[in-house]
Amino acid sequence: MSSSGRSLIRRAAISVTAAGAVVATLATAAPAAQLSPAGPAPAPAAAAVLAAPDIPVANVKAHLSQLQSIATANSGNRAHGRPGYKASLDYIKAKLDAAGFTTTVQQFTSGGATGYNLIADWPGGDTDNVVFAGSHLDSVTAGPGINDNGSGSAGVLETALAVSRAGLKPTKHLRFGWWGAEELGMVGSRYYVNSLSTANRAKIDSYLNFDMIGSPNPGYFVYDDDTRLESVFKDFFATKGVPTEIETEGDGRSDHAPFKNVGVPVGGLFSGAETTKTAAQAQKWGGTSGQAFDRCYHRSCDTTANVNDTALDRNSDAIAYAIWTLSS
Ligand code: DTR
Ligand code: CA
Ligand code: ZN
Ligand code: ZN
Repeated sequence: MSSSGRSLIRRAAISVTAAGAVVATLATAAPAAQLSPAGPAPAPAAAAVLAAPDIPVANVKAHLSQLQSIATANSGNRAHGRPGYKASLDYIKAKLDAAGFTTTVQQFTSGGATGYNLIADWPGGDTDNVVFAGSHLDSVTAGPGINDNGSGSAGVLETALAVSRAGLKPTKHLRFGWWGAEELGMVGSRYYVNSLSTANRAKIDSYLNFDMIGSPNPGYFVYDDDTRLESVFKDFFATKGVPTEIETEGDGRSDHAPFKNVGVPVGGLFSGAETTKTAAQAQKWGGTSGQAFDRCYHRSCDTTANVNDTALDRNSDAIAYAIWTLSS
């Protein structure tokens, strides 16, 4: 990827795997369309191929278990400048490389420590129109950071792997990012945005951010920064019968901010942090009023036990829906 120029370290691409998956997907779509010859005209096979997948939450949780093990083996955290961060990045990168993504590790320094962003491009699509989903991969030093932000990192990873499994051939180009040093003030994502030329910034059609999507006492918050992107998520949750609220409390508090600041349309999801769930919110979403959305926010108890599976599942499915919808 030209945009990360000076600190590009490695690339890998396995396009044979992707091509094989496309053939398999089309082959299964055609007989399905023939099953009801007497009914209304069958939808074109392409529509079936383009339907967003149901992301298996078990797969997302398996990534969280791996991130937990990485933290446990590295002084209990995955923080910027600590060995657990690089081990987390290596885990995600290996999955993406094996799935046929072109990965780039972008290096930066902050606070005297080396930090890393991971960028993964899905080969193909119009590179003048990039649909981009990202999440920060670093934890605070106090704990393993499984909800904050193993959850977003795992949901974005599993969506990327689903793109590969489907052999998706989107009209637009797909890119995924895992940011370093968000907890130090969005350092990695800002570094990435600053490394882009004005022309390459303009090619980003949309940046979607996922920071904390499995909060144990969850809310369903949608960023309202861009109406088109907000609508995609609201449509998804409306179909599922899940009420949403606009994310207001954290404006500018995560990695979408550097993108928004240079004019990139941004969207995203958030299931709540230290703020208390109100009675009205508990009424519509369940859970416990008068308690934080995430009582373990930035604490050592942000482990695999600190995740609500339903929130993680719905939000992961919403990521896939947005990626499929926006890139088609
Ligand atoms: N930036 C997060 C926590 C956070 C708090 N409010 C929001 C709103 C939207 C996204 C994220 C957040 C952290 O990493 O601590
Ligand atoms: Ca699912
Ligand atoms: Zn945090
Ligand atoms: Zn976070």
